Amino acid sequence: MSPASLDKPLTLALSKGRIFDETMPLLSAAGIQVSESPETSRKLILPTSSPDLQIIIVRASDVPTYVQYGAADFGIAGKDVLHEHVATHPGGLYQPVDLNIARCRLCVAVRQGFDYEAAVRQGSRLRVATKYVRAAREHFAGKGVYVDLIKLYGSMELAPLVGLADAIVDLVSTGGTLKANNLVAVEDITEISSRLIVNQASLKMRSAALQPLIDAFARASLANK
Ligand code: PRT
Ligand code: MG
Repeated sequence: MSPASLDKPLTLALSKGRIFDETMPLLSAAGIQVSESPETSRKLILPTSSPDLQIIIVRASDVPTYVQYGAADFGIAGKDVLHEHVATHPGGLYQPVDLNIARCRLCVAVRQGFDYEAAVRQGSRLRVATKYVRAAREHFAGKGVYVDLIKLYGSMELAPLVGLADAIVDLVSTGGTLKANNLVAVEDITEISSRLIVNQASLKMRSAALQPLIDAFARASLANK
């Protein structure tokens, strides 16, 4: 788990979309601009206005992996992703700051008209489709509800509509996607936001460069509270 080489710029791992977009104001607050957008550029390594910092663009669920192995010194990942990742890959990651960006809720949702409460009361064994298998298992175990979990990688909203599952565990922000698919949220599991994650070896060996950025992100993120 070595940090990225000392003579290279610091490497920040981000996913494109909401995390990239909501990180830009935090970088600005640290005096750093990024001139290219991952939506239009095909580059996976983006330079910044600071010669000491570059950004790599990876899948949201891969951010902890790049940081843990030291291929990136630090990164930003949702608590949803982190909770699943650390279960199978413990250690090596320091999580100093909740940045309060990319906020949403992790929910249980069902088809409109499906009587979830009754199914739970009757002790029916529910089929639940989700990308968040650990969070779902913990949630239903805590309620004493038996579930068969079906792992999906996306478009969870489809599963109850085509009979793959009775319920889904998925992220909800505006609620628009549930509504458009005739689904309703029946339980909130937890609030989600994104955290700064740092490679532990980088934090030790590159702290002179890293710590000021961590501090600037922490200060700027207070505005998101
Ligand atoms: O999209 P991809 O498969 O590449 O990966 P990803 O979905 O993990 O990445 P991305 O960029 O979509 O999400 C990155 C992080 O943003 C997640 O890990 C969450 O921590 C956070 N986040 C915040 C969200 C949402 N809000 C969100 N609404 N991630 C996903 N969604 C999806 C949700 O899964 C559902 O399909 O948006 C849809 C619901 O949105 P509403 O607004 O219609 O309710
Ligand atoms: Mg997505």
